[in-house]
Amino acid sequence: MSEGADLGARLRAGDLTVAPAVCNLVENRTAAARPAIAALLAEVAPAALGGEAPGHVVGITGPPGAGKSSLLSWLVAGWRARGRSVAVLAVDPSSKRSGGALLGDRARIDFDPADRAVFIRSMAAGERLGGLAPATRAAAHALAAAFDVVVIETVGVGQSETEVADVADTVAVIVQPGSGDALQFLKSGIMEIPDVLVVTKADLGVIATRARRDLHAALRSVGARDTAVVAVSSVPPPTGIDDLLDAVEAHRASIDVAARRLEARRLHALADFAEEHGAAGVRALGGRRAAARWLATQDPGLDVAALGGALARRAGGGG
Ligand SMILES: Nc1nc2c(ncn2[C@@H]2O[C@H](COP(=O)(O)OP(=O)(O)O)[C@@H](O)[C@H]2O)c(=O)[nH]1
Ligand SMILES: [Mg+2]
Repeated sequence: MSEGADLGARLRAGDLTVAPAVCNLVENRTAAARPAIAALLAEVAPAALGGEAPGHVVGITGPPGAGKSSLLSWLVAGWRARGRSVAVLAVDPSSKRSGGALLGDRARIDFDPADRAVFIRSMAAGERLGGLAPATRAAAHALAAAFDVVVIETVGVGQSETEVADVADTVAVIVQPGSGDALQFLKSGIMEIPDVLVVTKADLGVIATRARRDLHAALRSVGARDTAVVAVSSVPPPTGIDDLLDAVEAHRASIDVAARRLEARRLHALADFAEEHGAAGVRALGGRRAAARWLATQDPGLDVAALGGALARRAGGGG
């Protein structure tokens, strides 16, 4: 069995210890690694799993300094207390790839290093702010076969290019009290309506209360009164953590996971294609939107690699 297929089979069997090897493989950008990555993804595709990967893929996105990493320390502890295994892929926008090494801050998320059911990894960012590298998409898809929860932490300030929404089942947007950004982006329609809005630093008191009230008003004004707004504090003793975990779970229970995952696989294939074939390749497909529309007509059973092959044939004029 090839390395990729072996890793995929072990994830399918629930082996969490392969998580570092899985991330190393998907971050290997040499041409030689491509078949192994495709084999990995095929092993964790719905056809091999007999359904969608059971893990809940959660996007946590917000501006730098909003309190994402501090909050994640408590969320990880909360999920563990509920018996869930957790993988966190922390996308570091300041990270630069250099000969395979990641330079930049390590994710400052506190966790018990002896706990085998927690895996935390920094990953390089994609090209644009809020962008995801194909490696992060692949890692999230693969790890969701074994971990109960897969978090992708990204830096974004609310613009529509926050690509984590393509991959995650549930997106929580983190808002720092006193910063009007999210409010403006919401009202102006620049920001897609998040699944859950989180106001951090609730310990700051009135400013956090006001932020929460303003967000509720903004959500009402855009007709999204059902979106949960949760206030949390990460200063010990933390507050709001269980409410946030409940809101995230309630969101997932309310959506059609299979439909969202199908869309995620198609966008994943398109992102891989764009990385491999560049702007000229995307033009050969008639542009991103046209390519996405065409992908929507393809067999829902195709995995990411098969969709990528179909895109390459189409771009090459082969159908
Ligand atoms: N008062 C207060 N400060 C916080 C809270 N959460 C984070 N911080 C502080 O805000 C800063 C940024 O936090 P961090 O978690 O690194 O934010 P990230 O950049 O979004 O990951 C740090 O100085 C934290 O100590 C909170 O709940 N209350
Ligand atoms: Mg952080």
